Amino acid sequence: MTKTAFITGASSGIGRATAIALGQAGFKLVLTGRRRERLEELAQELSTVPTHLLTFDVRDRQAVEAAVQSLPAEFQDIDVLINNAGNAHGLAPIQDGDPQDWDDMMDGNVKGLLYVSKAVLPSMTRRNVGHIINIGSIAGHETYANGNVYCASKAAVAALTKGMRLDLLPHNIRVAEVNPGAVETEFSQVRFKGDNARAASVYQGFEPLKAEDIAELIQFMVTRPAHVNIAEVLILPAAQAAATVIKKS
Ligand code: NDP
Ligand code: 8X3
Repeated sequence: MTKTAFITGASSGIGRATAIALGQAGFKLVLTGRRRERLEELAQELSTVPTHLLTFDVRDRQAVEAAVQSLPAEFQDIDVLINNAGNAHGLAPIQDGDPQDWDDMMDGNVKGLLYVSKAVLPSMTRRNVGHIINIGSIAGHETYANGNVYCASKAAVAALTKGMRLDLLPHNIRVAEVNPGAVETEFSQVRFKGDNARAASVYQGFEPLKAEDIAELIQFMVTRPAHVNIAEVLILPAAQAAATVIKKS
Protein backbone atom coordinates (compact mmCIF):
# COMPACT_ATOMS: atom_id res chain seq x y z
CA MET A 1 0.00 0.00 0.00
CA THR A 2 1.26 3.48 -0.81
CA LYS A 3 2.65 5.25 2.25
CA THR A 4 1.97 8.90 3.05
CA ALA A 5 4.66 11.38 4.07
CA PHE A 6 3.83 14.73 5.70
CA ILE A 7 6.60 17.29 5.17
CA THR A 8 6.69 20.72 6.83
CA GLY A 9 8.59 23.54 5.16
CA ALA A 10 8.26 21.99 1.71
CA SER A 11 8.22 25.36 -0.06
CA SER A 12 12.01 25.70 0.00
CA GLY A 13 15.40 24.12 0.61
CA ILE A 14 15.63 20.81 2.46
CA GLY A 15 11.86 20.29 2.67
CA ARG A 16 11.36 20.88 -1.04
CA ALA A 17 14.18 18.51 -2.00
CA THR A 18 12.82 15.91 0.44
CA ALA A 19 9.38 16.12 -1.19
CA ILE A 20 10.95 15.33 -4.56
CA ALA A 21 13.03 12.46 -3.12
CA LEU A 22 10.11 10.88 -1.27
CA GLY A 23 7.86 11.33 -4.31
CA GLN A 24 10.46 9.42 -6.34
CA ALA A 25 10.48 6.74 -3.62
CA GLY A 26 6.74 6.19 -4.12
CA PHE A 27 5.21 8.12 -1.21
CA LYS A 28 1.99 10.14 -1.37
CA LEU A 29 2.79 13.61 -0.06
CA VAL A 30 1.24 16.18 2.25
CA LEU A 31 3.28 19.34 1.65
CA THR A 32 3.09 22.32 3.97
CA GLY A 33 4.43 25.85 4.28
CA ARG A 34 3.19 29.44 4.33
CA ARG A 35 3.95 30.29 0.69
CA ARG A 36 1.09 28.66 -1.21
CA GLU A 37 2.39 29.56 -4.67
CA ARG A 38 5.69 27.78 -3.97
CA LEU A 39 3.82 24.65 -2.89
CA GLU A 40 1.63 24.77 -5.99
CA GLU A 41 4.67 25.08 -8.21
CA LEU A 42 6.23 22.06 -6.47
CA ALA A 43 3.02 20.02 -6.83
CA GLN A 44 3.08 20.76 -10.57
CA GLU A 45 6.67 19.55 -10.76
CA LEU A 46 5.63 16.38 -8.92
CA SER A 47 2.82 15.88 -11.43
CA THR A 48 2.57 12.09 -11.19
CA VAL A 49 2.78 12.00 -7.38
CA PRO A 50 -0.48 12.20 -5.37
CA THR A 51 -0.02 15.42 -3.41
CA HIS A 52 -2.11 17.45 -0.97
CA LEU A 53 -1.10 20.99 0.00
CA LEU A 54 -1.69 22.62 3.39
CA THR A 55 -0.87 26.28 3.96
CA PHE A 56 -0.31 27.31 7.57
CA ASP A 57 2.15 28.92 9.94
CA VAL A 58 3.54 26.27 12.31
CA ARG A 59 3.49 28.88 15.13
CA ASP A 60 -0.31 29.06 14.98
CA ARG A 61 -1.59 26.05 16.96
CA GLN A 62 -5.21 26.43 15.88
CA ALA A 63 -4.19 26.72 12.22
CA VAL A 64 -2.01 23.60 12.52
CA GLU A 65 -4.86 21.61 14.09
CA ALA A 66 -7.42 22.83 11.54
CA ALA A 67 -5.11 22.05 8.61
CA VAL A 68 -4.44 18.48 9.75
CA GLN A 69 -8.16 17.98 10.50
CA SER A 70 -8.96 19.10 6.94
CA LEU A 71 -6.97 16.30 5.28
CA PRO A 72 -9.02 14.26 2.82
CA ALA A 73 -9.48 10.58 3.72
CA GLU A 74 -6.79 9.35 1.32
CA PHE A 75 -4.13 11.48 3.05
CA GLN A 76 -5.19 10.92 6.68
CA ASP A 77 -3.08 7.85 7.46
CA ILE A 78 0.32 9.45 7.84
CA ASP A 79 3.25 7.05 7.89
CA VAL A 80 6.17 9.48 7.83
CA LEU A 81 6.41 12.94 9.37
CA ILE A 82 9.34 15.16 8.44
CA ASN A 83 9.49 18.02 10.96
CA ASN A 84 11.62 20.33 8.85
CA ALA A 85 10.01 23.81 8.97
CA GLY A 86 12.25 26.26 10.75
CA ASN A 87 14.79 29.01 10.33
CA ALA A 88 17.37 31.13 12.09
CA HIS A 89 16.53 34.80 12.55
CA GLY A 90 19.54 37.02 13.21
CA LEU A 91 23.07 36.30 14.40
CA ALA A 92 23.90 38.61 17.28
CA PRO A 93 25.34 38.60 20.80
CA ILE A 94 22.63 37.80 23.32
CA GLN A 95 22.72 41.35 24.71
CA ASP A 96 21.92 42.75 21.26
CA GLY A 97 19.40 40.11 20.24
CA ASP A 98 15.96 41.09 18.99
CA PRO A 99 13.22 39.49 21.13
CA GLN A 100 11.02 39.21 18.03
CA ASP A 101 13.71 37.01 16.45
CA TRP A 102 13.82 34.96 19.65
CA ASP A 103 10.05 34.47 19.52
CA ASP A 104 10.19 33.51 15.85
CA MET A 105 12.83 30.85 16.49
CA MET A 106 11.43 29.35 19.69
CA ASP A 107 7.83 29.49 18.42
CA GLY A 108 8.68 28.09 14.98
CA ASN A 109 11.54 25.67 15.50
CA VAL A 110 10.38 24.26 18.86
CA LYS A 111 6.69 24.91 19.51
CA GLY A 112 5.80 24.57 15.82
CA LEU A 113 7.41 21.12 15.75
CA LEU A 114 5.39 20.20 18.83
CA TYR A 115 2.10 21.50 17.43
CA VAL A 116 2.54 19.62 14.15
CA SER A 117 3.59 16.42 15.93
CA LYS A 118 0.62 16.63 18.32
CA ALA A 119 -1.78 17.06 15.40
CA VAL A 120 -0.30 14.26 13.29
CA LEU A 121 0.42 11.71 16.02
CA PRO A 122 -3.13 10.35 16.44
CA SER A 123 -2.98 8.95 12.91
CA MET A 124 0.17 7.04 13.95
CA THR A 125 -0.68 5.96 17.51
CA ARG A 126 -4.09 4.72 16.34
CA ARG A 127 -2.40 2.35 13.88
CA ASN A 128 0.78 1.65 15.94
CA VAL A 129 2.94 2.63 13.00
CA GLY A 130 5.01 5.67 12.08
CA HIS A 131 8.36 7.25 11.44
CA ILE A 132 9.23 10.80 12.49
CA ILE A 133 12.34 12.64 11.40
CA ASN A 134 13.11 15.91 13.14
CA ILE A 135 15.51 18.23 11.37
CA GLY A 136 17.87 19.43 14.06
CA SER A 137 21.26 20.93 13.32
CA ILE A 138 24.90 20.78 14.24
CA ALA A 139 23.88 23.98 16.06
CA GLY A 140 21.79 21.92 18.48
CA HIS A 141 24.83 19.97 19.57
CA GLU A 142 27.44 22.71 19.48
CA THR A 143 26.64 26.28 20.52
CA TYR A 144 28.59 28.90 18.58
CA ALA A 145 29.16 32.60 19.28
CA ASN A 146 26.10 34.74 18.44
CA GLY A 147 24.06 31.62 17.65
CA ASN A 148 22.57 31.61 21.19
CA VAL A 149 18.80 31.31 20.65
CA TYR A 150 18.95 29.43 17.33
CA CYS A 151 21.33 26.93 18.95
CA ALA A 152 19.00 26.67 21.96
CA SER A 153 16.03 26.01 19.68
CA LYS A 154 17.90 23.17 17.97
CA ALA A 155 19.14 21.81 21.32
CA ALA A 156 15.45 21.64 22.23
CA VAL A 157 14.80 19.67 19.03
CA ALA A 158 17.53 17.20 20.10
CA ALA A 159 15.96 16.77 23.55
CA LEU A 160 12.47 16.45 22.11
CA THR A 161 13.62 13.84 19.62
CA LYS A 162 14.93 11.69 22.46
CA GLY A 163 11.76 12.25 24.48
CA MET A 164 9.53 11.39 21.54
CA ARG A 165 11.53 8.23 20.83
CA LEU A 166 11.00 7.07 24.44
CA ASP A 167 7.33 7.97 24.68
CA LEU A 168 6.34 6.62 21.27
CA LEU A 169 8.16 3.30 21.66
CA PRO A 170 4.99 1.47 22.79
CA HIS A 171 3.37 2.51 19.50
CA ASN A 172 6.22 1.21 17.29
CA ILE A 173 6.89 4.74 16.08
CA ARG A 174 10.48 5.33 15.02
CA VAL A 175 11.83 8.79 15.88
CA ALA A 176 15.07 10.14 14.47
CA GLU A 177 17.08 13.33 14.19
CA VAL A 178 19.02 14.60 11.18
CA ASN A 179 21.62 17.22 12.04
CA PRO A 180 23.05 19.04 9.02
CA GLY A 181 26.00 21.38 8.93
CA ALA A 182 26.12 24.07 6.25
CA VAL A 183 23.52 23.51 3.53
CA GLU A 184 23.04 26.19 0.86
CA THR A 185 19.31 26.98 0.87
CA GLU A 186 17.32 30.12 1.67
CA PHE A 187 18.39 29.62 5.31
CA SER A 188 20.98 32.43 5.37
CA GLN A 189 18.78 34.79 3.33
CA VAL A 190 16.18 34.42 6.06
CA ARG A 191 18.74 34.65 8.87
CA PHE A 192 20.16 37.89 7.42
CA LYS A 193 16.73 39.26 6.51
CA GLY A 194 17.22 39.47 2.76
CA ASP A 195 20.87 40.64 2.80
CA ASN A 196 21.69 38.32 -0.08
CA ALA A 197 25.36 39.32 -0.31
CA ARG A 198 25.90 38.43 3.35
CA ALA A 199 23.93 35.22 2.88
CA ALA A 200 25.99 34.20 -0.15
CA SER A 201 29.24 34.88 1.71
CA VAL A 202 28.38 32.10 4.19
CA TYR A 203 28.87 29.54 1.41
CA GLN A 204 31.82 31.12 -0.42
CA GLY A 205 35.24 29.44 -0.58
CA PHE A 206 34.05 25.85 0.02
CA GLU A 207 31.49 23.41 -1.29
CA PRO A 208 28.48 23.40 1.04
CA LEU A 209 25.92 20.62 1.19
CA LYS A 210 22.98 20.84 -1.18
CA ALA A 211 19.40 20.34 -0.04
CA GLU A 212 19.40 17.21 -2.21
CA ASP A 213 22.19 15.70 -0.07
CA ILE A 214 19.94 15.86 2.99
CA ALA A 215 16.93 14.64 1.01
CA GLU A 216 18.86 11.59 -0.20
CA LEU A 217 19.75 10.74 3.41
CA ILE A 218 16.14 11.13 4.53
CA GLN A 219 14.95 8.97 1.64
CA PHE A 220 17.40 6.26 2.75
CA MET A 221 16.28 6.52 6.40
CA VAL A 222 12.56 6.24 5.71
CA THR A 223 12.95 3.31 3.32
CA ARG A 224 14.80 1.05 5.80
CA PRO A 225 12.98 -2.09 6.93
CA ALA A 226 10.57 -1.68 9.87
CA HIS A 227 13.08 -3.05 12.40
CA VAL A 228 15.71 -0.39 11.60
CA ASN A 229 15.80 3.13 13.06
CA ILE A 230 18.76 5.28 12.05
CA ALA A 231 18.25 7.40 15.13
CA GLU A 232 20.69 10.28 14.75
CA VAL A 233 22.86 11.51 11.89
CA LEU A 234 25.33 14.40 11.73
CA ILE A 235 25.89 15.29 8.08
CA LEU A 236 28.55 17.85 7.15
CA PRO A 237 30.19 19.21 4.04
CA ALA A 238 33.61 17.59 3.68
CA ALA A 239 35.13 21.04 4.27
CA GLN A 240 33.41 21.46 7.66
CA ALA A 241 34.83 20.00 10.90
CA ALA A 242 32.72 21.86 13.49
CA ALA A 243 29.96 24.48 13.53
CA THR A 244 32.32 27.37 12.82
CA VAL A 245 35.38 25.47 11.55
CA ILE A 246 35.20 25.43 7.77
CA LYS A 247 38.20 25.11 5.47
CA LYS A 248 37.79 27.92 2.96
CA SER A 249 40.01 28.58 -0.05
P1 NDP B 1 14.81 27.40 3.96
O1 NDP B 1 14.73 28.80 4.46
O2 NDP B 1 15.22 27.18 2.54
O3 NDP B 1 13.45 26.63 4.25
C1 NDP B 1 12.73 26.78 5.44
C2 NDP B 1 11.36 26.17 5.27
O4 NDP B 1 10.66 26.25 6.52
C3 NDP B 1 10.53 26.91 4.23
O5 NDP B 1 9.82 25.97 3.46
C4 NDP B 1 9.58 27.74 5.07
O6 NDP B 1 8.34 27.87 4.40
C5 NDP B 1 9.40 26.85 6.31
N1 NDP B 1 9.04 27.64 7.48
C6 NDP B 1 9.83 28.47 8.19
N2 NDP B 1 9.14 29.07 9.17
C7 NDP B 1 7.86 28.60 9.08
C8 NDP B 1 6.67 28.85 9.78
N3 NDP B 1 6.64 29.71 10.82
N4 NDP B 1 5.55 28.19 9.43
C9 NDP B 1 5.56 27.32 8.39
N5 NDP B 1 6.66 27.04 7.68
C10 NDP B 1 7.80 27.68 8.00
O7 NDP B 1 15.87 26.67 4.93
P2 NDP B 1 16.38 25.15 5.05
O8 NDP B 1 15.77 24.30 4.03
O9 NDP B 1 17.83 25.21 5.15
O10 NDP B 1 15.81 24.81 6.51
C11 NDP B 1 15.04 23.66 6.78
C12 NDP B 1 15.40 23.15 8.16
O11 NDP B 1 16.77 22.76 8.19
C13 NDP B 1 15.25 24.20 9.28
O12 NDP B 1 14.68 23.57 10.42
C14 NDP B 1 16.69 24.61 9.56
O13 NDP B 1 16.85 25.09 10.87
C15 NDP B 1 17.40 23.29 9.32
N6 NDP B 1 18.83 23.36 9.07
C16 NDP B 1 19.32 24.07 8.02
C17 NDP B 1 20.68 24.11 7.77
C18 NDP B 1 21.29 24.90 6.70
O14 NDP B 1 22.53 25.13 6.71
N7 NDP B 1 20.55 25.35 5.69
C19 NDP B 1 21.61 23.34 8.63
C20 NDP B 1 20.99 22.65 9.71
C21 NDP B 1 19.66 22.64 9.90
P3 NDP B 1 7.49 29.23 4.24
O15 NDP B 1 8.45 30.38 4.34
O16 NDP B 1 6.82 29.09 2.92
O17 NDP B 1 6.53 29.15 5.38
C1 8X3 C 1 22.12 25.64 10.36
C2 8X3 C 1 23.59 25.45 10.43
O1 8X3 C 1 25.73 26.24 11.54
O2 8X3 C 1 24.34 27.92 10.46
O3 8X3 C 1 21.48 24.98 11.41
O4 8X3 C 1 23.68 26.97 12.53
S1 8X3 C 1 24.36 26.72 11.28
